[in-house]
Amino acid sequence: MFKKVLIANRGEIALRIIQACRELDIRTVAVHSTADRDSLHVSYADEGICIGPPSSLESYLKIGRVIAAAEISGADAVHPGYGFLAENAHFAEVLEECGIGWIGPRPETIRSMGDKANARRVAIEAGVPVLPGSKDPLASVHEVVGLAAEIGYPVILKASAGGGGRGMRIVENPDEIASQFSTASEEAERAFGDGSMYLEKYLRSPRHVEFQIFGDHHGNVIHLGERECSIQRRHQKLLEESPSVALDEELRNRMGDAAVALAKAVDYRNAGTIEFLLDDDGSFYFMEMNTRIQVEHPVTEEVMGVDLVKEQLRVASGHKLSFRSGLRPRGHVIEFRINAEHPETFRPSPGKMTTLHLPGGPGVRIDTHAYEEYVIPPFYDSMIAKLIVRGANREEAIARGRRALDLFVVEGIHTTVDLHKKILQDEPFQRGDFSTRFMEDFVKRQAEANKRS
Ligand code: MV4
Repeated sequence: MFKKVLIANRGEIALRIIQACRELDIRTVAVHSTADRDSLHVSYADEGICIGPPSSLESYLKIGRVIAAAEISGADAVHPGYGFLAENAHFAEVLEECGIGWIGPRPETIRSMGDKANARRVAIEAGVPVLPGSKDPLASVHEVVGLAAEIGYPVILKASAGGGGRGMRIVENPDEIASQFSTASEEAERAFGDGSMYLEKYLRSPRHVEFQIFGDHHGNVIHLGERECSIQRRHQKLLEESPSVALDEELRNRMGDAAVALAKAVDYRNAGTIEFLLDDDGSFYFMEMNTRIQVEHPVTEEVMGVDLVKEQLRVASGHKLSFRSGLRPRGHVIEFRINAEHPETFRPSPGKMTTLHLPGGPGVRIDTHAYEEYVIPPFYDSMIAKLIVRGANREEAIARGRRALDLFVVEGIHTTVDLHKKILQDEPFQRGDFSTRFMEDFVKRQAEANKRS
């Protein structure tokens, strides 16, 4: 097992990783920007090293500085968390060259799945269903027009280097396809330095259901069930739950088998996620693979009774997977992302939390780096806490969520606490009757309700 791990991240995930290291008797090194000097991840870790000014580009994203910190501290491995350098294949390669361990999949895997058009090809080769679309990068406007006509409208153009909703264009009719392709490709070239695009049939109101998978260095790959992630705003998830009300055991097995087949096809070694779109007729289609631990990993931890971060540390140091395959969800879990943002504009709301009271009691978990008097810096993402509730069934999880949100008191900044309370009151949500369009529909229902009252 590793003796000392450097955490190349900040916020709640840095704390989460330090806690896992503590339980495994691994020493920890925190890196931080000057804006994060007073952050909990720095005081929790055994050592702290300042790696630059507030801007992520000059600190958490500076490969040279993170590696220097690992060398100076004598860390034998780096855990990247999510975001920042977590899916940077070059970073993983440089660490390898320096003889420092990497708590993540092989660099080739990161690169291969980071190219979303290539990931689609790998899925096809592995026999995993994908939506009708292009197999090779789109070469010419002429080709795009022809292929879209074959597939039928609406279609969606996606940047190979994009992902997570970046660089996408929905095209409704043939009049728009040529110009949309050109502008989308130019935008992708500017944003990612890679203008290559692919095309898919567009589903108007699917569910976003993702599978947690895990692979070790001995050829074992398993899945740990799904997370229902349809409730998002501008491609930012707001609330995740497991199990999905849309899956029965038979569909869970088929989707899980597909996820494992894809992970095996790339000899996957680490925690990972296979994202699917699920249509209302029960058809599912591979969308993207995420080669990292995700924000919403606690949903799986709580519903399956496992510790995914400790497993990442064990597996990266060469141990065999300790999970058995065929784990089944126990009860129901919902995660609420508490963001520091304005309820109407959804703009970030940084500043000092003058009051913070956190709920507890049965079935409640909170992952946060926040504390009373903490000043949320304006430089990073706005998530300040995750509230995870568990119940014997979905009704009990919803009731616990409502009770815990009522006792989640934040003053000094705006948060998403009240938005979550309203979502829990929403009838379609309570019925489990929703798709990726949920938030648009919900906002309309709320506006109607406000007009009437
Ligand atoms: C799609 C889709 C429908 N059809 N692709 C969004 C994030 C990225 N992973 C891909 N995404 C989608 N791809 C096809 N062929 C629907 C989504 C999607 C979505 C789209 C618009 C608004 C919100 C969304 C939420 C989840 C998924």
